[in-house]
Amino acid sequence: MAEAMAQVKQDLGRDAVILHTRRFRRGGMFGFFGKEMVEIMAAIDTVQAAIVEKKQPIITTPLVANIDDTKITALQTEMATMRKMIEQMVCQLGKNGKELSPLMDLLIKNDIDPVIAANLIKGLPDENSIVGGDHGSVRKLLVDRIINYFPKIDGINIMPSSCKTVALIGPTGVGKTTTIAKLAANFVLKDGYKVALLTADTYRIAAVEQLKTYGDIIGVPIEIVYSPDEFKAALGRHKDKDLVLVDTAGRSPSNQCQLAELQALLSVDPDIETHLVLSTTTKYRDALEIVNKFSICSPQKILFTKVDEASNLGTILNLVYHFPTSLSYMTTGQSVPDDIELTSSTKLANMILRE
Ligand SMILES: Nc1nc2c(ncn2[C@@H]2O[C@H](COP(=O)(O)OP(=O)(O)O)[C@@H](O)[C@H]2O)c(=O)[nH]1
Ligand SMILES: [Mg+2]
Repeated sequence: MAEAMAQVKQDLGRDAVILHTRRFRRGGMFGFFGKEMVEIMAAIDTVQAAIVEKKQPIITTPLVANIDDTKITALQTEMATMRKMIEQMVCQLGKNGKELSPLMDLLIKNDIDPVIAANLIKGLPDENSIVGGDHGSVRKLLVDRIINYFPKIDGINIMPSSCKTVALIGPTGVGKTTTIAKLAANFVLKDGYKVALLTADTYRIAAVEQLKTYGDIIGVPIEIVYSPDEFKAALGRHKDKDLVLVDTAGRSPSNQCQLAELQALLSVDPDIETHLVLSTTTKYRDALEIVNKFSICSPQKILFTKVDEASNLGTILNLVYHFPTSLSYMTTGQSVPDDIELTSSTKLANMILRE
């Protein structure tokens, strides 16, 4: 397979798209004793590149299609109550000729949903009314309230004498492969665990090579899996490891077919722990759609990347407010293995209130 992939790369370049792979035997009798052959059908994605260059119309899809009705009704009621409250507040502010409260202003500037912002500052002393008072303590109260909204923080917990399998899923380019490399390096080099890498991202040759390079540097075995059956077999071969990290191909939240394929892959073993990888640079509405659409793969945890790149962290708070899913790690740069840490709600809450 590696030889055939190299040939594809030579003929079509690193951006070739693998359309189909097949193993079969040639020669021999009744399919036995023959030489194993590998067939790869690949193409260069020039049409895709042309489409991307053209401006795409904005497609509006319902954001909450997969969420159950009771949750939608509860959210709608809550939103309606909060909206009424905000309208009253704004109306009151207009009457008094006052500016928006500095804290409300700060939250809105950090892209916190106005409804959530209003809820957060409800009942806090108005900073405008504190004459020579302690503004820092009001801010501290707000930080504590934000921290309270954060759900459970839970990284990868390795179990003694059993093999833990963790898969990272998410859209393309959010940092799944880089994060796998960071996790692998830390678990191997700092903690001395036995780790293996599996990649199901066989869509682009460059993606396989990227993980292979990391695997070679860290000194851990890496296997490429092309189907759910191969994935299951590979998991079986690595039962002696403490941790098996699984990289997957980036999936578009609007492509149901790709998502179903991913779901089928992950369902080969119910013990696989799945982390949904989201970039903090993603807009809140887009992040909502990603969480909603990837919910068919039942991720147990969310892992936020690119905390260093986001101009604000409103998306994180807006999301965890509505979806209190456990948070695992956060990544803070491109450097492998350093730029990763267990999510810290205190750190994030303070960053959310950046001036
Ligand atoms: N600034 C920044 N860049 C990151 C971070 N994590 C990954 N990247 C970069 O994002 C790009 C895409 O990463 P990759 O791991 O290939 O994404 P994947 O498609 O989800 O596997 C690469 O250039 C990475 O170096 C991060 O925490 N901060
Ligand atoms: Mg990748």
